[in-house]
Amino acid sequence: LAGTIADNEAKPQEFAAAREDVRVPSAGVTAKPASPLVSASSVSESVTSEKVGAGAPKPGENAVTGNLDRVRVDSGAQGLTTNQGVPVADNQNSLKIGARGPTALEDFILREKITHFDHERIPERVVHARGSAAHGYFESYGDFSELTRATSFAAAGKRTPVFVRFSTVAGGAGSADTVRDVRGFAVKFYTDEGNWDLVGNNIPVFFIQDAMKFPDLVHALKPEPHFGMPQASSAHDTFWDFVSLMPESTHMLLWQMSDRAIPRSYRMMQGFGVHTFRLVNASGESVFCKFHWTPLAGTHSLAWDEAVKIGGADPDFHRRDLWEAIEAGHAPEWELSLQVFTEEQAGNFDFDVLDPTKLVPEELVPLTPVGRMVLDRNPDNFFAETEQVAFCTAHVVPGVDFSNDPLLQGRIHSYLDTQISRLGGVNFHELPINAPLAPVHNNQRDGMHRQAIHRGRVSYEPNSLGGGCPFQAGAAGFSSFPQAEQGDKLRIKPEKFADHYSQAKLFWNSQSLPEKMHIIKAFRFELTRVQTPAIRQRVVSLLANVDDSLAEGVAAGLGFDMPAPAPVIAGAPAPEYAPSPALSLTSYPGDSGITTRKVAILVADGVDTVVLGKIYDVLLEHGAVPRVVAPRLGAVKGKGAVTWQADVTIDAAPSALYDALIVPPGDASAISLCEHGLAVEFIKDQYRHCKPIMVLDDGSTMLDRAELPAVLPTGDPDFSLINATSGQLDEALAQFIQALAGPRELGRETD
Ligand code: HDE
Repeated sequence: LAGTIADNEAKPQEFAAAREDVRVPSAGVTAKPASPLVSASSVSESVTSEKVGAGAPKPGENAVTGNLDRVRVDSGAQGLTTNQGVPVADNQNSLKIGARGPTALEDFILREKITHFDHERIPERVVHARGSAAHGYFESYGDFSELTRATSFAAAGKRTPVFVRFSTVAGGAGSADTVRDVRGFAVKFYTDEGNWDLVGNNIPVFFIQDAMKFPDLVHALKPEPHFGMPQASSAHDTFWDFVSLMPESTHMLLWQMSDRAIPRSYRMMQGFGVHTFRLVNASGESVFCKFHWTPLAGTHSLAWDEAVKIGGADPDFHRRDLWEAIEAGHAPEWELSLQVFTEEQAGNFDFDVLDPTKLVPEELVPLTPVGRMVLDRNPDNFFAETEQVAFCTAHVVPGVDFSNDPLLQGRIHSYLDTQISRLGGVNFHELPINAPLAPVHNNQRDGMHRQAIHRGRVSYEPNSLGGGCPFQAGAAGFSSFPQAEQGDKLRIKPEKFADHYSQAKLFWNSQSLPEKMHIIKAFRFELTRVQTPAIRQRVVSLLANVDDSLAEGVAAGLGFDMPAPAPVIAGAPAPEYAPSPALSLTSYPGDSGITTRKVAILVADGVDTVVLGKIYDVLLEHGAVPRVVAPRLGAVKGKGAVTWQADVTIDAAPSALYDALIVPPGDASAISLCEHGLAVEFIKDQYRHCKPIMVLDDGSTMLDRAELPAVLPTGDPDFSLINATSGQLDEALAQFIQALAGPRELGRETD
């Protein structure tokens, strides 16, 4: 009986044909141009991609593609097999003794399948568990061999393949993308001379000065151990308890409470190597160096309320954003710049360049652009690539070396160590995503999951039986910069490490007024979640050493008077810095216009489909992603017999998921939207989150219904709120596009 009931008898072609049927538009629906981005919501739309499902990968996009080709599996038109390659006749029924009898122990097919499934998960990263990644390349602007012998910088136009993983720090692998957190920015360069991992963050400083403190920091940050809460959030007692007792974290806390910690997109944030590194040229000369990534799309952030709402509406917001932009051909790009300085120069700075809680102001050492990085290919498989990629700060190449930063020194150990437990052994470098393009030859042997089949009898050095091979590279190989070191063995830190506040002041003084207000609000939010009053007070006493208005603003929101400033170490240096514009997010508007920006066009039956069509076309022409949002899916009736297909419903893709809103003309459409509670919330949220809104003709009744003011609270005009007639469509759209390309209208904020 079991043999006669086949659960899946249709042929693959029949399934494909059935799916095609679903895509045939219903009669009377006007054709509409294909959207450049394929999905606005996780709920109702599907992603189509050449690489999803059957179909060959795009050929030869970069060198890594070729390298990974040998392990790519494409099961299109293939039969099902076991892991031993044995064809499987029936994948639906286990082997039973009679139709209603027990399952036979000999069912090796069932056992293999279930056993493999039982072991599918590997330990998630202890920090940075949640991440998204992409392939691409780094292209050097020129020959920088005077600075470094790293081959990636050897010639103008030279391309080095890269794999980049962005991440949050605190949350688990399944946590929401838009939480307030530092973002990881880890770049693996597959260089000619081996892999170089630049494992950075989107914030240029760190919480602590010494690796010794890292496990404590992370234990304090992670969910509290007794009840496993909160997920992916620093807004709880143990985190603030720890940092309130760790004055060196003050500078970083200001960054973390700033809008940097709620980026609009991974594509719209800076990256930093954080530590001071060394560059070494072919003559053995060395300079210090800091690494900066600057996004071409500019730096843009979310509003806090928006970030919270996105967390519920689409927890994969950043992952989806990166994926869709790349699939649509809008490859994100960053410029890599170096801050280069000598050891002598560093000695004259008021701060210690080995202290990772300090940055090097650009006024002191300007940036030198050296190349660009383009991410133009999504991974084929999340687990095989994004999850199994192993970044290690110890992965440096000839031309790049470490400084004595005590945090960096600890990291050199930690990453290698963590991969061994995460990826199950010492051969993780053989996983395809981790394997260098440069050939690997050494006498390391065996270990779990060894892939290479080493031939010959020699696995030691020196040897004569193998002709002395593999031989040492000598001067051509990596040799550590021979820095002279001397000193007593002590648990101690340099004197300049004692200044915890000067650069926190520098950061604060470099922020715009709205940025300052956001920082105060973030501190208030986090500390309101803290239950222990003494911890709140201690944090504010640290802030009192930074700026009175900051500390008073936070204290007022928490309902207590200003506490005395925290004690400052006697004799600690306290340099004064002029504000540095580079530290404000307002300094990086970007030049991508409105490319990839998502625009909701809110409609209901009765919408003017002619105007809607024009708006849609203009947005597409500018590279934006228009989405027609309606109370229900299916055909929206326009005037006359014309209809337009809704992309998504208001409840499936709420306002926070869009960068801007347009309400087109249409008497009946406006009336029914005004009667729809979610539609009114939609426009209110667009306004509250300071995003551009354009209403045309009757669409303007939405403004009245939502009680939105026509001007800013100051009485100044609100150029991001465009209320026009359809006769003024061209001018209105031009103003809308300008507003969308620019910063948000933060003048609307009333808090
Ligand atoms: Fe990490 N960090 N970290 N970190 N870190 C890890 O390595 C660690 C630090 C950063 O996408 C872990 O593979 C120590 C600074 C990124 O796979 C672990 C210290 C910066 C990523 C680890 C630091 C970072 C990690 C966890 C202090 C910015 C994600 C899983 C001494 C410059 C990489 C893993 C990816 C991941 C240890 C501090 C950035 C445990 C001990 C400072 C972007 O090895």
